[in-house]
Amino acid sequence: MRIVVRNLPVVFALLALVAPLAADSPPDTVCTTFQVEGMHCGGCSSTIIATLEKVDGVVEVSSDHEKGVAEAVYRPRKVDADELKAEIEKLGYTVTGMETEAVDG
Ligand SMILES: [Cu+2]
Repeated sequence: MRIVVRNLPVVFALLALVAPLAADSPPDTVCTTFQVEGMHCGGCSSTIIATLEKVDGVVEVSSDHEKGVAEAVYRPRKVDADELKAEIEKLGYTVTGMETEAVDG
């Protein structure tokens, strides 16, 4: 008499149970790139940088008037991209696009 027991399906069932526990939590820090219309010189970039840097939750800002972009690194638990967009538009510029990605670390 021979009895063959295959345990492999049990191992896969356990893996399927554990996998969801490692699911993504929201990122601590994100970076949003804003497409900004209306910047004409370095002074425009500096104004946008100075304004966004004052916002609570913002970590770092850079801007390039030639490319027409501003980049803000910030904590999404404190501030969101729409609020930063509003700050840029209060200065008289127009935000025509936004793209947000998670920042590691
Ligand atoms: Cu300017």
